[in-house]
Amino acid sequence: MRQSIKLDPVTRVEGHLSIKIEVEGNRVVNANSSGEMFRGMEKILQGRSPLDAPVITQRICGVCPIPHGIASVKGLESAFNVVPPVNAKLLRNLILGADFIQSHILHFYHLSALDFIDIEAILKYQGSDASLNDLQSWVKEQLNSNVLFPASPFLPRYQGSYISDPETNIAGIRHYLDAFEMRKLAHEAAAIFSGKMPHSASIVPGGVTVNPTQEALEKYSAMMEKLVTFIEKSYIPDVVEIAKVFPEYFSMGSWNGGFLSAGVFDFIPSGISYNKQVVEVDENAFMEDSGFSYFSSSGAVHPFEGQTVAMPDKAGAYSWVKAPRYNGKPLEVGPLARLMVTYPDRNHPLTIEADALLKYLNMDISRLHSVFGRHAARALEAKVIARKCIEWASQIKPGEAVFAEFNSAGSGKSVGFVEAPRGALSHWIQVKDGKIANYQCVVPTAWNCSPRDSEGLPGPVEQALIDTPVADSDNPIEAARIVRSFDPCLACAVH
Ligand code: NFE
Ligand code: MG
Repeated sequence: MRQSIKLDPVTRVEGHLSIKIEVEGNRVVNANSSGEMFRGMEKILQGRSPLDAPVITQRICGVCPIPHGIASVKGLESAFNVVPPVNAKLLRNLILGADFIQSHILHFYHLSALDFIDIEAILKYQGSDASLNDLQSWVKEQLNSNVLFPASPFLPRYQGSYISDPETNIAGIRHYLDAFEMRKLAHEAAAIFSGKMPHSASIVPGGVTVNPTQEALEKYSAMMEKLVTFIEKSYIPDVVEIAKVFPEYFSMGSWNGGFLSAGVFDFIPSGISYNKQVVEVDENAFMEDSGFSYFSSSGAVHPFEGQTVAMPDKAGAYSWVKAPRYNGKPLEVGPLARLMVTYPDRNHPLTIEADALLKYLNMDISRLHSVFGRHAARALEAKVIARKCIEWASQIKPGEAVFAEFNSAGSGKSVGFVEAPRGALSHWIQVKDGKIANYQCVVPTAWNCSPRDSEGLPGPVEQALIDTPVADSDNPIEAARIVRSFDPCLACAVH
């Protein structure tokens, strides 16, 4: 008998994601991923000055505003024919790097870890850690109250197998609390050069508006050192320890498709990886398809031709997310995709980290096409980027140029590519007589959580869910773990 199960809303992800799976004989046989709201940011941009775009597009998201700002300024810089000075590129790296790190820590601890760590272990805690005792008192108080969802966001949760070792659970919960401080630290580090966080005031076409001092750079690096310590001593070991308890998640959540990286920091390359072969990215091969999305257009169109005309009653549609395709194919984006595209470079720090982990776990790279492969790629990348940020800070020359002048009049078409924490991001801009004529954002979560396209091809999350065993249809925790491993952000996806 075929049974339909809804995970709606998917909790502990950004925004409004609904997942529907059909299960037959304890296996997923069909999956639909739906973005549940329309925001219209692309409509808001039409008719405005192009210089407004980096300010407005950053408001697409509070988790990854910096990549939106950078994609936007890169698109405009290409239209205005201006190259930012080296200092400006490095300062953007410092801001974007700190944004990646806070986002990765957020995703693992605050969004995903409690799929595995048993939060109820806090009830039996008998140690003297003040924060853990505070948390215990709060949970107990909640459980004895008559509020609608006591101890939310920890409970209710799906029943299933969680970690049983008390020490692993308590260490994980302690790090869950520490992770708030670490995210704050990463935001503060970024804000030294961005003016404020989450939405930067300093990233503009032509460069940045901040003149770094030696003192500011040293302050940033000292903060980044603390983040490196947390990533090395807590984040990576926690991912590895949890993964060892659930080795089946090194097989689950895979799908048979390619990976895209748009490249970032002049450090992580762009490329498309199919079966371990990496090829160059061709911007003409990008398409967005609205066959099953609530938009008026039907087939696949290049983003320069893209329209954003809402059609909430469209027959057959089931998502407010469009379906990005590359040469007609869905691609996975994110930290695992970046690793796959980088991996042929045997001396790249990401490759070295991945090989060390694979050796320790006695595994082949193909096992990383999985739930824990995504978590591990994210954690290793956080470490590599944090270390690079310290290096980039040391290369910045206080007193040298941070901005290059340009002329913003005229007409033209251009695209800005960057990697966001969740994957490849592109902003496709058309300017006519000094005003935005069309602006299309093709975002990471649209790639990963895309609905079917006109050809009927499911998106990566949909494909990753198909064939997954679900032991208990009232508690589809396996599906939730797979979906969260992609780190969906629906605020971005529905922009
Ligand atoms: Ni709202 Fe985002 C990232 C972008 S995901 S978090 O990372 O771009 O679509
Ligand atoms: Mg778009």
